[in-house]
Amino acid sequence: MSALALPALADPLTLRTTDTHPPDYPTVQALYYMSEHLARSSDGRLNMKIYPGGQLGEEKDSLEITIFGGIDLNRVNLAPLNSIVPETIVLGMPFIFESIEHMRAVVDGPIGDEVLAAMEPHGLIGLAFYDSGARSFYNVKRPIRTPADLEGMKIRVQNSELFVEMVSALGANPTPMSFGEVYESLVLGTIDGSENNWPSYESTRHYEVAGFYTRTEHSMAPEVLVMSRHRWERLAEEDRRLIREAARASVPVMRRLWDQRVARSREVVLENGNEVVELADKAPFRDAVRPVYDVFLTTPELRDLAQRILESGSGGAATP
Ligand code: BDP
Repeated sequence: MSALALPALADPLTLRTTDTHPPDYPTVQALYYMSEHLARSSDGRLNMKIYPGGQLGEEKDSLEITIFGGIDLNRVNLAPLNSIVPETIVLGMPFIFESIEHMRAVVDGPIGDEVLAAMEPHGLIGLAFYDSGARSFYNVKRPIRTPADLEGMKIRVQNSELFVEMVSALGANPTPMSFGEVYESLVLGTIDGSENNWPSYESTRHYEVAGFYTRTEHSMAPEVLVMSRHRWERLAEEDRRLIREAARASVPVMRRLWDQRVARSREVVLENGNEVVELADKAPFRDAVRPVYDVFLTTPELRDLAQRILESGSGGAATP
């Protein structure tokens, strides 16, 4: 080989990427940022084709397609991963994080890395966590001030046993359902309410139908960006590095956009005249959901993971 011979260029590649949210939502904006970053760092060789608005299916289905290799990159909430990767359950546990800052610190640290790595045996490469704020209950019927107010209400939850149990423990009737079906179900009265963060409550226009929002902030299950292991295994080491780097670079961008969006969504909801209940004391909710820790943390590994998260809070609390 002559000294001037250049290594062969790898073929260009376009990664099919999906997200359930509309293009202006912070998670999708972060994907656009990642896409530009990746195109730049690979000299235009690695590209992402982003399908927002759930065009490639609801999260539960699109995750399966991702595992089989039909979708390359998928931004989902952790909840639909609960039945696939047990470690993801821990981050969705009720009241496990004491604040958004606590959640960010945990996912940025070794625990976050462990949960991302736990996805690999299940066909997914965990690339990054995105923010999802805190989830709170909203409904069409009445202001929720105590768990008793939830009694008998039909509450839509994500496709996750953890969320089913959480809502049952609060005395309501959980109805697992895809995100895209919630608006119509609220309008038709098939469900009385649901739970989500400010930006999702607003962007989906659920707030226009379900006027009562109570800041229970019962779960801070983050979002996650996963890649199909099927595709990953066919990539050169250097391309993997570039993808990981671009995903990591999109996180601070996402967080900036997230904080702005939370403030804006909240304003929209308040301007609409919705009744927002701020809870002076969340203890009755926290106490009611405590039993789900024992239902789901059934192995020493999962218990240890939860314990480490609880201890990493400012109070070093041993119980949620
Ligand atoms: C939103 C998440 C989205 C979920 C949705 C849901 O960003 O990934 O699909 O909640 O409740 O906050 O299904």
